[in-house]
Amino acid sequence: MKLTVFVGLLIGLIGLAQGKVYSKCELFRIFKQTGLAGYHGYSAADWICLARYESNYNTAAVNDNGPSSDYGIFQINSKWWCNDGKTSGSKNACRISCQSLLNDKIYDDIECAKRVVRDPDGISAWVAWRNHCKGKDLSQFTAGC
Ligand SMILES: [Ca+2]
Repeated sequence: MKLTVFVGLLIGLIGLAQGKVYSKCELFRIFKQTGLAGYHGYSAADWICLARYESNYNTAAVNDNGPSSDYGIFQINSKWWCNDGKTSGSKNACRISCQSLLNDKIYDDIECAKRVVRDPDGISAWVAWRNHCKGKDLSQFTAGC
């Protein structure tokens, strides 16, 4: 029993260690590299602002909303986009495990975000973008990068 708890803690710690809190300029560089900057008409600043208010740039962020959960730096939802093995009726449109949205490698997250933004709602699919970034001066998010 004690060993089980210890191993559980260890796995938990390893899980945490795989997450990463990105800086704005790191994201700026990666969003440029991957073509997310400008994708479907949304600038690097839009995406950085979105990540700021969805996850505070933390890839390990998880929010349980009851019937489904949001995962990772873009808080991608298990009802529509990823599979967490516990959300009933999940569409898993990104064909991805929600767990892979929590590690420090965000290229798969970016591919999934591109898929999300191709839907009719565009970037408005993210409530935090609508509430905190839409129509705002976003220059602070790329300043100095
Ligand atoms: Ca990932």
